Amino acid sequence: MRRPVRIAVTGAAGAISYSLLFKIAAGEMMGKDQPVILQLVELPHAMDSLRGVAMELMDCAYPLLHTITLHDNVEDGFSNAHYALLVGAKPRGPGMERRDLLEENAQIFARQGKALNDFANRDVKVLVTGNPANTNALIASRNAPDLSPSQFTCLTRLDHNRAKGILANHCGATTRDIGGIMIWGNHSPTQYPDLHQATILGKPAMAQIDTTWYRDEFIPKVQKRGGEIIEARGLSSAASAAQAIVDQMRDWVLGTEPGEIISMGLLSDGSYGIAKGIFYSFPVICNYGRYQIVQNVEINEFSRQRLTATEQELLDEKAAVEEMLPKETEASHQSLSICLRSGVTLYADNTGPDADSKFMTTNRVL
Ligand code: NAX
Repeated sequence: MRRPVRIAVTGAAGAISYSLLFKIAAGEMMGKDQPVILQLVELPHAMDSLRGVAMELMDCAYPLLHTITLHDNVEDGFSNAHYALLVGAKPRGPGMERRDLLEENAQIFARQGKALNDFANRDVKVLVTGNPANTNALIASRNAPDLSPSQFTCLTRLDHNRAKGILANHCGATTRDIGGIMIWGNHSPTQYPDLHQATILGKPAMAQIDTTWYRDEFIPKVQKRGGEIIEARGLSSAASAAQAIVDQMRDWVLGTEPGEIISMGLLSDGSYGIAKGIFYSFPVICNYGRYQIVQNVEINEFSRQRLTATEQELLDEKAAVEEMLPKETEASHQSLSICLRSGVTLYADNTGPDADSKFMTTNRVL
């Protein structure tokens, strides 16, 4: 049996975690041969509820669940964590402006970034789900000077999965028949679900669907799916969000299938002309525990307008939390680079071969 890995989860007594933790313990995220230690973090007032969740996890007698620890602070909860799933966040209350939401969450994610920097494993992989996810990921990453920004991502896999499911349902296909879905930008209603590269049974999707349906129904449906679910269920999406977290982290760690493209929120390296220094959803492939932005996707005028609109929203969000972004990490977030050694072993920033080594270098985000 392998050594267990440590997975920290914040918001562990919340709705998403009530699905997520059981999937992780069952081996759906890290693989069926990987034991896990769950380090569950909640706010002090939710610790009783968290104890109940821990009892249920125990009662499932999962063979892969090595240990559960409960924490009312992130500094303890992130200790030596190999993976950190930042699910907990302050929800938008009645009468609260988006700006207030950004500011309140900025405090939370700045502290979490510092705690990851000071207490987590040096190779920790971080996935931010709590909203506003992209900007929260930026704040956490900017507050972790000793970690590489490439260790932080935010969740846009739910949007990706939604687009796939809705397209399959519309065409009478199954999701296995569909490839090439791309979500660009922010996890918000400005996100752009792009079907121009998508295929259904290996043939271009755009040739098999009505353009009017794509523009007037499909795009807004994916963008506003979260609200539609709240209206129907009276509660926000939880099980589907948990599945998306499992999918995104599993693909990042274990790799995407050959030929498969997924969507992931990550620090922009300037690809597709998107401003550097914001967390933006790009099409990626994953291998060797790293991700790489798919290059040379054709962007038509229709797509470009949407890529720019969602980019602008993220730049505005960044401006609203500027005082929570330490100056010392500005440069590292403007020039993300990575060395690629003989195409086999990949190193993150500062751990690769010297500049004059015979190995190829690339400035791609990985
Ligand atoms: P819940 O309100 O059910 O649970 C959140 C939990 O987080 C609560 O138990 C709360 O006590 C805890 N919490 C809050 N602040 C914390 C902190 N600083 N440290 C530790 N725990 C903290 O929300 P849930 O439905 O589970 O959703 C969680 C977050 O995911 C929300 O911010 C939500 O907006 C966001 N979502 C993001 C999605 C995405 O695709 N990026 C989709 C699903 C979801 O809407």
